[in-house]
Amino acid sequence: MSDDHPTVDLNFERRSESEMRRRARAFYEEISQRRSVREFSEEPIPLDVVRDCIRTAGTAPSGANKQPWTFVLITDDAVKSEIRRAAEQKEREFYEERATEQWLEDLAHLGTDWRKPYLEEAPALIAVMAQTRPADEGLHYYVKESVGIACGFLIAALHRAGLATLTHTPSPMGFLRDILDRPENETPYLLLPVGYPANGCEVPDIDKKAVNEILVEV
Ligand code: IYR
Repeated sequence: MSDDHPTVDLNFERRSESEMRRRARAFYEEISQRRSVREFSEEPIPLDVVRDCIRTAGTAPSGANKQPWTFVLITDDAVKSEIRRAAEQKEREFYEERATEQWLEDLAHLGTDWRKPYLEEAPALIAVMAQTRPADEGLHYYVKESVGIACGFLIAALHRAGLATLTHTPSPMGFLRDILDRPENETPYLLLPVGYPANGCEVPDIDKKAVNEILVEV
């Protein structure tokens, strides 16, 4: 117990090196199977599982532990349709007007376009909202970093639980705050369709960089 701020004992499991190696490799192997999915089955999913994954996201570190996030779990068909309509309108403007040639070229191998049927087909959408400041008074810090880390936890947790996701960022996505009736201190950060992949779902044939391309040791 420190004199100037309350503390508790750390709960930390010290593992043998062989156990650490096994766990690190097993987690890599599991997480490296995650793929962004754009073809979802309409089959319902256990929502208690999704809620538990949101609980996992809520354990992420954040600036001054302010936890500047709200997760909106959307399963209502009418709301999903409204979101699809609004997203497709923005995305159509993006693909047909705003996107640069270079950007479209960089996206070509993913086969995406303005059509977003998965926003209705996926049984659930999670709209992740970043709280740019608290609802009452005070400040939030490192909001984008904090919410980004929480989203990483969320995507990993959903994958581990056996659910597929897509990190979808319709741009601009201010429409989500209006449709979901969220307060103005919340800015939409990410829209995550969640569900089972459709039968016969295919994904782009892409690779991740090798570790020697992403790791510099000093
Ligand atoms: N938001 C658009 C375009 C898009 C942009 C990037 I960067 C991607 O990695 C994928 C898509 C869309 O969702 O289609």
